[in-house]
Amino acid sequence: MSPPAAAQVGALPAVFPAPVLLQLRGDPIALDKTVVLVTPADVAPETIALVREILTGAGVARITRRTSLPKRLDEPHILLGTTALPVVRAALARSGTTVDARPEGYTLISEHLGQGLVTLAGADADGIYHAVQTLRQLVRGGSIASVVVQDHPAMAIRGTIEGFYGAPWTMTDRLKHLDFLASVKANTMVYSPKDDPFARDHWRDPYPAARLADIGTLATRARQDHINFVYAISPGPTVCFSDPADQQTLERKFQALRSVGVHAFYVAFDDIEYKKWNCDRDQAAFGPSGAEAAGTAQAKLLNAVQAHLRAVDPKAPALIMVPTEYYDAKESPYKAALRKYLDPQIVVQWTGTDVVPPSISIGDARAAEKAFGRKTLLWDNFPVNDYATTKGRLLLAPYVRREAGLSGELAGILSNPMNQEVPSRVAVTGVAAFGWNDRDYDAARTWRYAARELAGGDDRTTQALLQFFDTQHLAPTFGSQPWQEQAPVLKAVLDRVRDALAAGDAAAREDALSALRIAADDFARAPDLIRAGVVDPGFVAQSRPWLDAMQLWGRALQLTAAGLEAANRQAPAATGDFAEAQALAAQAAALQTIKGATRFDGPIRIADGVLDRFIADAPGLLRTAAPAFKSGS
Ligand code: LTM
Repeated sequence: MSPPAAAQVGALPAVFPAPVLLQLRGDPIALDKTVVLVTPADVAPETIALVREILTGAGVARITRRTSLPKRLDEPHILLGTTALPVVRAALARSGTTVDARPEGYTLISEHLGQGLVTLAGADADGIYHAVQTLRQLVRGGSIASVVVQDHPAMAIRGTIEGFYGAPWTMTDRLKHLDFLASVKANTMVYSPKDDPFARDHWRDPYPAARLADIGTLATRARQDHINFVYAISPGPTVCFSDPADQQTLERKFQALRSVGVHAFYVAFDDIEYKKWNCDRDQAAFGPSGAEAAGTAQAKLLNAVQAHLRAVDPKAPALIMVPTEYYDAKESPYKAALRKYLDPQIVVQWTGTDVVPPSISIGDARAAEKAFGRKTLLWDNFPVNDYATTKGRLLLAPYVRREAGLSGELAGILSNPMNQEVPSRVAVTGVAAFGWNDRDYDAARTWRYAARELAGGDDRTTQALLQFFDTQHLAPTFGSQPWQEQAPVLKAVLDRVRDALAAGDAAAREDALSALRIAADDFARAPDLIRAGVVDPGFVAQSRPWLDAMQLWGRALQLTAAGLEAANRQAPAATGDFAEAQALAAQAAALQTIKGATRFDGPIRIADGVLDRFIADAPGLLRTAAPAFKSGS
């Protein structure tokens, strides 16, 4: 088979998350009008459906099915199966690849045999599905890159926990999020919105039938997406630990969820008053209230729940819990009690060295393992935006400052996302990629990939999105010091202008001002490009006030650039330009978040501390270089 004319020989395809091994084998393999799918054993229907969707999108008109591989491959063939199948093992042996038997692992080989053979060999059904997600990225312009990919996840649990305060995600958000998680090879989504009354404040009440059915719909989609859907309940505010009736209520609640297809469960004890009992009975059962007694009581209840789960559903994944002291790894009486009494099979979450830690190191994870008596599952409070210092912000910076090698110390990572589902994908793509392969994780590349996915592969939209992300780069902590700085790219551009105007000669000033004009035009154009080019309309809807504000700030920056150019020429127009810019900046700064969309409403922030300062300072920036111009004259 000859390579297509436009074949990019020698270009290694971009695959995210980064595979453990990716080798180019030759020219791309052209897809004919007909492709044959070979499935010697059962393959999940959703996996087949995804392959069909990929092939149809690549222009394949006819897809036929067979159960064995023919001797001659007159058409391109795609073989799917587990590594247990002899025909799959033969393909691996032919390409000199060893079988990767790790859970969720897969090998993908696309070779020039006859008209082309692509083998998707999974260690299990999840592995085959992940292989298909990789195939999606290898198919470009009617051909498949000829490669060998050998891959498996570094962390066993990867995904998100809808664990924030404020408006919960809609059902549509959740369904789309499940599909998105599958596309980045994540495997877990925990349902734990703080504002679902049936999961927290009124946890004893059964779900109304329609709401239960909705959760069932999520569980079904999750299964199709090879995602473990976990239902979390938060009985902490009112539970009586020693009351068998409360334990039975929990079991009944889980049974109702099991009836609609949920098989994984979680009990949350975060953000509760744990040093006081909710009932006198607990005083009699566990002694005086306090942190240590709370640890003992929580452990006993959870052990009973876990034992019941295993009894009714032996294949159920282990129960997950988040403790009340989740925000550090310091030794304490509460943690000692949990460590002593909690069933070692129960998975414990932990948020790092703080609720929103500036970084997470291998040492931190080891300390947590020691404190909780097991490898912890990181609850990463990024990009969640439900706390006071996030007011007016989307958190769109890349996922950084998590140490490579954490996979050796953690059970996994779940990101707590924003109330805005689609914008959350920017950071969550990084979390999933880090969880899959932390040692080869490239934060900046993954960030650009997330933008490109939202842009449907379009270059200009990708660039516009990256500019927008830069205006939402600041990642706050609970204190006053953010852990990611605001607008680093824009700041570098504006700092160069400041320096050239302060100390440059005439040529340097002109260069800097023309660069500023171009940057301001790009910035002002970005919101329209995003509105027109982003493929998921949810992104534009959920980012609406930020895009509106960016547009106003962009016009203000354009006028500032015009004002500086006029000032540099000592032209009187400068004064009017600066005044108009500042009026627009004031208008932009007054725009508010969508009421009720996030926990704290407030003014929209765009590159705050960078852009507003530059616009405010602009009239004074040329004073030393061009003494004839006076601001306000
Ligand atoms: O972090 C945990 C375990 N619990 C809560 C979350 O529900 C909340 O979203 C984050 C961020 O505000 N902080 C918490 O304490």
